[in-house]
Amino acid sequence: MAEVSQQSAPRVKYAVFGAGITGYNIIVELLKENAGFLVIDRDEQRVKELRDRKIDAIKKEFHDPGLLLGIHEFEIAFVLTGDQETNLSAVRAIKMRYPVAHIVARAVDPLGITALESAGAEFVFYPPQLIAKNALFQINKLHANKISQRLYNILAGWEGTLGIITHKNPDPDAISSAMALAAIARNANPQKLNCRIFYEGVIGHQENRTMVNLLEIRMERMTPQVVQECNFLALVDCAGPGINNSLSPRTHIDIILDHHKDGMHSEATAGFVDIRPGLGATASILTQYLQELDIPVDKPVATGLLYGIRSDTKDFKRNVTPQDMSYAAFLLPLTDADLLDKIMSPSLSQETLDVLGSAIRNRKIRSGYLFSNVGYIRNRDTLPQAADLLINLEGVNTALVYGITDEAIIMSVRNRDIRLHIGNVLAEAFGDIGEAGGHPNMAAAIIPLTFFSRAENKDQLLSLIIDPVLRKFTDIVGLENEGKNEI
Ligand SMILES: [Mn+2]
Repeated sequence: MAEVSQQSAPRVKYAVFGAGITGYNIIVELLKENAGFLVIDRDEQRVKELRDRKIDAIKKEFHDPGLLLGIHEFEIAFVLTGDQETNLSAVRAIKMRYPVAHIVARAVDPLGITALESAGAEFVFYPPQLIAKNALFQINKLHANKISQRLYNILAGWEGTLGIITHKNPDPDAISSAMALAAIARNANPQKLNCRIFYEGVIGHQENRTMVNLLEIRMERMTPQVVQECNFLALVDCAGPGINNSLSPRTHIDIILDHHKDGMHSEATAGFVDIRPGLGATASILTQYLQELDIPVDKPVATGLLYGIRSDTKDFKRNVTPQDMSYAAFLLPLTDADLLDKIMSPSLSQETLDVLGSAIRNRKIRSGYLFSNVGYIRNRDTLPQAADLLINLEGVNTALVYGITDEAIIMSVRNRDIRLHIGNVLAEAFGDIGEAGGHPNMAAAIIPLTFFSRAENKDQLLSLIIDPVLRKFTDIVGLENEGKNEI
């Protein structure tokens, strides 16, 4: 028997000081975790009851200087009696004997919180406060679930076209929120509801354009006419018609999702309004909907939303809340890290800079059409960047930048003339001799050199063959041929 007592209690991870009502609930949780723990209480009867249930428990007086004698070092201590002074002296005794152990202590009144913290407890909780916080958390969660469901049901009942309107000069938060709302609508109503995303102003920064291009987001320029074509309208990242958008304030809006501080003062009414000025991004609201509705989030949407949260909170440094962080954490494993990297740091290589330089230098403009020959290029990705840049030039509605690689003539076109579907124009002009097509506002063409002699000097070859090639384009768009040699 002497041998057994020398072995004393086995090493445990947790020690629970005080097995009253709070301690008992901790014990129930620890049992679920299957972790080793020891209970210390001054009530002999309670210790006996615990032991009867095969729980390691010993009787000790908490004010006794020998409180920790015979108790192995533990990693975490819970100090939970209903008496402030008892808890305080236990915390001090534990810190003295086992300074590395972490202590969770119960404050019996609000004043006790600081006293226990100063004594060395790492985490002090005051039960009434904990209950209040938890109740609020739970009710917010329940509310989020109910409103997500309500939005879903509204979308599921619609028939026709939903126009999703981002604010003026949309940023990643607005763009990704629009994408996510479209994804929810698609999930709720794949058959009868069609979504279109609109913007006005310009998609400004290189990062934003890169985002739209890389995530293949279809965005259309907003005009009174396209708004008319929609049966339903949603506003994302702005609080009402006429607020950071050029809609008439009387426009009927069906959905408003926003997080701006002044959004709360918006008088706008809509069938569904969710404005949360406390949150760092509208993308956070949309992430919560996706989460609550258990809708699978595809990579482009997840990548867009994460970028939206990051850029609206200046990389978690501005107006950020724990919710924003937790939504970002939820999105992270669903995103495409490489893509996010590319969006956030669109690199400007030496070659890109050279191509941009040539594109600017060699530009020719005729009736709103810009043509620019950048000559021989190694990396065809530089052309869209040049076209992106040149479409911003005053008086230019369509920018066509072209160059030549070892295998093909490459063209990249940007268009903001809404009467022109540039993807269709390119397909019509070059579809028979290469790959060509795209969207109303951006398109590309690749014409293999197999159609032409394989000359050594590619720059020379390009100037020899480009005129007849471009004529196919100018004929379709109705540009006069008089200035053909200027191209
Ligand atoms: Mn925003």
